[in-house]
Amino acid sequence: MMTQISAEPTPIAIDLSRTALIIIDMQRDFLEPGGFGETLGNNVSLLKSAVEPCRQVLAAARKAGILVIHTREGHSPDMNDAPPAKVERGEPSKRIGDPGPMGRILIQGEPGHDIIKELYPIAGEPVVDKPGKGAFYATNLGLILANRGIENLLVAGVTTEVCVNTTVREANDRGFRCIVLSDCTGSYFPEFHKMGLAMIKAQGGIFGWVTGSQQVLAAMASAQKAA
Ligand code: C5J
Repeated sequence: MMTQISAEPTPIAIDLSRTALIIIDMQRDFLEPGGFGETLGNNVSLLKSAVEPCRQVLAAARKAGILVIHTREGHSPDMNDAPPAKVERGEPSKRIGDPGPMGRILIQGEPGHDIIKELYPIAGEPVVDKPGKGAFYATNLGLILANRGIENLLVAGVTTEVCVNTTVREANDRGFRCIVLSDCTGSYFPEFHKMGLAMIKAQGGIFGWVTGSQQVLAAMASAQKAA
């Protein structure tokens, strides 16, 4: 059954049984003080607005039986997967792998690397650990999606212009329809958030579609009613 979602630049009809919700990097390291985001000089409170809309869409997706995938950016404790060119950036005493208030910065298994409690994965939801900004690079995300017959991605998470945009571009090139939920994404730079979304939906939706949590919640509710 096809479900219509009101979106820009055009409405889009998708089969929710072939759709996954992907929540990108909603980790303490990006959203809470003392983590990677803050060590790079950012005001992490700017990402907070995405949490509640994301929580609502996550709850609705779980209720509707839609596949939910979480991603986490980070590196193994030995940092063999961390390119020196990435580690070298930021303040010298607070780089990836250095100790911080939430453990070693952006390192798997440390408190800061974990997903925030409001959006914590439940059993059965794949959690994709990624060393880069794009969720397809050096991960098994493509395989997970292929095995589940997924064609469409509802995309949420942070940050809009970095890991969300990179993942959407990777997914678009791989043939997925990407629908980005504007209020479920966020950036340390409001102007980049705005432009990051504008770039996705420009030129007839060159990378995908942009909508809001309310439109997606309404679409999921109408699909359930019709079922
Ligand atoms: C960044 C991300 N901003 N998850 N990572 O470095 O967007």
